[in-house]
Amino acid sequence: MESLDLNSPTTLAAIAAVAALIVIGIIIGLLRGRKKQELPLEPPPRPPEALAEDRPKITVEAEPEPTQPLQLEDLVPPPPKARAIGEPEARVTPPPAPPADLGAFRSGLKSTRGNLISRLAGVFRRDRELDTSVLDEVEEVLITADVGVHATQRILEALRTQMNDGQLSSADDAWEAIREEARSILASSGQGLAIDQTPTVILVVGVNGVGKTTTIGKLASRFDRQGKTLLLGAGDTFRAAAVTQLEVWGRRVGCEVVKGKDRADPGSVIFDAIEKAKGDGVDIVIADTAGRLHTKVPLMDELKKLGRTVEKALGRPADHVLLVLDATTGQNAIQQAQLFKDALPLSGIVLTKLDGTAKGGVILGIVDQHQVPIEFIGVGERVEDLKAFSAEAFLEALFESPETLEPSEDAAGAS
Ligand SMILES: Nc1nc2c(ncn2[C@@H]2O[C@H](COP(=O)(O)OP(=O)(O)O)[C@@H](O)[C@H]2O)c(=O)[nH]1
Ligand SMILES: [Mg+2]
Repeated sequence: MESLDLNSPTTLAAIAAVAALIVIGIIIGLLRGRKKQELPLEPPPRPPEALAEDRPKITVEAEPEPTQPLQLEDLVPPPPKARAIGEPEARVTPPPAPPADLGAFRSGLKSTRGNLISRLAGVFRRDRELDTSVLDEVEEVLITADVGVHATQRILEALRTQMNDGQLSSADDAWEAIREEARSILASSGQGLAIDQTPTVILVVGVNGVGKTTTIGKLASRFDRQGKTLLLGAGDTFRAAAVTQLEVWGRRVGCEVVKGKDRADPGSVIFDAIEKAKGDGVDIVIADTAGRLHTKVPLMDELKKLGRTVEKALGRPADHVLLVLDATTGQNAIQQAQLFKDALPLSGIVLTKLDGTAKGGVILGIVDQHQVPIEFIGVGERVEDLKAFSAEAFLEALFESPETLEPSEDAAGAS
């Protein structure tokens, strides 16, 4: 094998070429190293704890939270005002059902609102300071709106107590106090008539023209719609027209009317009616009675006697004695109630002709003074115009209509 000659030009050239290659290699290596330092370094491997610590941050960056669908309004229902028109309201609980027949109460109490509530709104003007002079004006409005002395004093007492306790600082407080007192006066009204005996006997009393016979017709129709069988007793034997009127209602409802001969004793007619109802298994007997002027003492004697006759026929007193009062007579209705109450144990009152009278406040007076509940109201002459009394509907119709809470021009002028 030939030995390497270090002095030969070929060998020297080869060595120089290798050295050049090495130098170029080193330079390229250095350049690469610098570039690598400028690039972000890969994160060094971490212990598992460290990774767990940082995870939420990394998750947020990697998966930004969805913006729209999961915002606050998904958790909290929007306030009603924020709703677009026509958009259904999101509610957690269903709204309370409006009291039955609110519309009928509203239209029946329209004039009373004008007379009572608008005038009160005149007293509670927004800028008015509530002092004792307010109480005098409230008293005048209540008395002249036929609320009656007794109920008026009761409402004033509630206002005075709250005023002295410093709880009456705004008109809203005063409205609330009056409404609360009215609610408490009416608490026992509108419970309805229990029909749990066969027959259940309802005696209808009241002076002439208040609406007894009409109310009996409307009541019969109401019970008929509830599937009850009925029998009417024509106890107003003093007027032939009254018997005919009841017969017309009997035909309309499709129930029998028991009547006596002309000028028959009312007691005997009602006795016969109860006997017949017992024999026929009829559910309800409604008995009409005479209503000559209450100032004639004999009528009250006659009613007492009638009460005893019912008891003899039935074996117990009449199940219900309904006194019919005409709302348009105002204070007079309160006095009538006293006379009838002295003659018979009244179980309930029907207040007719609330439509078209501004004296609806008399309801409070009657109930408060006599402690007899209102069970029905008449708001017109049609059969459907007899409404079961509801204290809630009455209060809402009377107090809650916004236009009535602003003083009317009349009211402002009157106060
Ligand atoms: N506007 C109105 N009229 C009524 C109401 N109830 C009864 N009436 C009318 O009052 C009048 C006397 O009624 P009536 O039943 O004969 O009275 P009664 O003498 O007590 O039997 C009739 O013209 C009835 O139509 C009512 O709620 N509203
Ligand atoms: Mg009559």
